[in-house]
Amino acid sequence: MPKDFLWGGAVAAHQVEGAYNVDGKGVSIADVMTAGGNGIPRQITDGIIPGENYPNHEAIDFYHHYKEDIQLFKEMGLKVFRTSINWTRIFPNGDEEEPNEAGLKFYDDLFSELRKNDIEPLVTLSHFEMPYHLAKHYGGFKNLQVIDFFVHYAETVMKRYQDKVTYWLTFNEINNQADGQHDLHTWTNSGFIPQPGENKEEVTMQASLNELIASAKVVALGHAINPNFKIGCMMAYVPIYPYSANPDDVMAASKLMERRFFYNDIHARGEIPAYALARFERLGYHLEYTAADLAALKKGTVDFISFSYYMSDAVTTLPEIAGHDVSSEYPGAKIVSNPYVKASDWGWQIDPVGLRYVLNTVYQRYNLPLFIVENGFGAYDKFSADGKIHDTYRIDYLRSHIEEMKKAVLLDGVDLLGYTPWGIIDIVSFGSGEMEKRYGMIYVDKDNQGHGTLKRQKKASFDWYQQVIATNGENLDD
Ligand code: P53
Repeated sequence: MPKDFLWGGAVAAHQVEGAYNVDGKGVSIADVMTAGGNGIPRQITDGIIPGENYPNHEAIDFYHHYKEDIQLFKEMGLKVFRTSINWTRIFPNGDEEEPNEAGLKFYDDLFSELRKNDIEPLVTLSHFEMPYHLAKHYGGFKNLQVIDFFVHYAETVMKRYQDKVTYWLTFNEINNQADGQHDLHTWTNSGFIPQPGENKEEVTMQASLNELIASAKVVALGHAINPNFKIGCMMAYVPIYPYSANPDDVMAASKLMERRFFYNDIHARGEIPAYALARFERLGYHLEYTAADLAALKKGTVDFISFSYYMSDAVTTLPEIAGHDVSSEYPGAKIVSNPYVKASDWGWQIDPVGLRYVLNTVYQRYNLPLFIVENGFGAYDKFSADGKIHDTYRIDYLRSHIEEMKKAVLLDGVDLLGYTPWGIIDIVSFGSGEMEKRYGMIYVDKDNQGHGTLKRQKKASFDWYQQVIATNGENLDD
């Protein structure tokens, strides 16, 4: 791999930090999400209700363990560590003028500790986080005022950490909300739950546009604060393949991919794409934005594109194949399982070639540097008799994806900045709220009920990844 390739690891504030009410932190939208389970949805409660299990309140208490964790990251050889700033540590309610100094100091110390250990921070401004107050009393990003609150927050932290942080991402997986499946996604992306009587797609698109405008403003502002900043967007890339060579399947896949590309098109090109304008008009959506907003989009295009990659999907129009209906995008279209790939215990379809496919497709579409900021395998881990976790399934997953990533860079000429596997240390799962859907190369002693000593322990994948980094991706054997 290229000499300066950024091998690293990734987490998000709310999934690791805990300390949810410490040092002046406000309640975040993640703090009112209960524990779900494999196939059991998490609930979003009206404020914090005593007696409920909120796994993010303590998480793995990274807030108080980060120094010891960074020593492990250093031992592993990480060159970059992706985390996020928890907005509610800086602005507890979101609409304050003055930031909370104790919250600012925490990230000052965290970023200094990373730098001291030669680890570059890669910082997401909003990873499924916003003050609960902004969701509850303003309607989240449906409300134009929230754009200004976000810009004020971003300006505060970008100024404060301008000498410590170079790589920034605006909104994590901003395109998740477009899948229309889960209220969890509009909640965590944009801070609202669609109400009966509302057109779900229309309100989601309005909130999305507001977020995209906020993101563009922050990109322009960041470049003014420090011209050396590299500011990227962050997409979830779950490619949708045509199930068959039937032309309708191919066209359906292309139309469904627009849900993913819509956000990236605006982030990278600074314009609302023609297919979206045509759809809004056809469906009679009245989306509010001004000429000044359009100018802001144009001015705030990103420096690079980051994305998560876990799995792929397939779509068909063939009546004989059962699937889940998405025909509003294309007549008769259904998302179906792909017979050519296996799935994880959570039904995520494992497809390493899909990563090369995404790298090629996205690079060709935008011609901007890319960064894989999430990739990993959520699994149940068990201790062997020797007291260690031999997570060969995780190593296999990562190895096969790194092999395809290498092909994209070395054979296909894709400009890739780095690779940060997800949940480098065990964390609270976002989708299910479980601790036991583990991604880490470092085990954390904690279970789904919240019990455990929080003790850290290396898994077999730790030693393996250490060797991968030390050989710059040359030796992938275990
Ligand atoms: P969990 C869907 C598809 C791809 C990535 O997810 C996704 C989702 C949302 O469920 O989310 C990202 O923990 C997200 C992380 C999250 C990670 O994937 O549900 O950015 O916060 O933890 C893995 O297994």
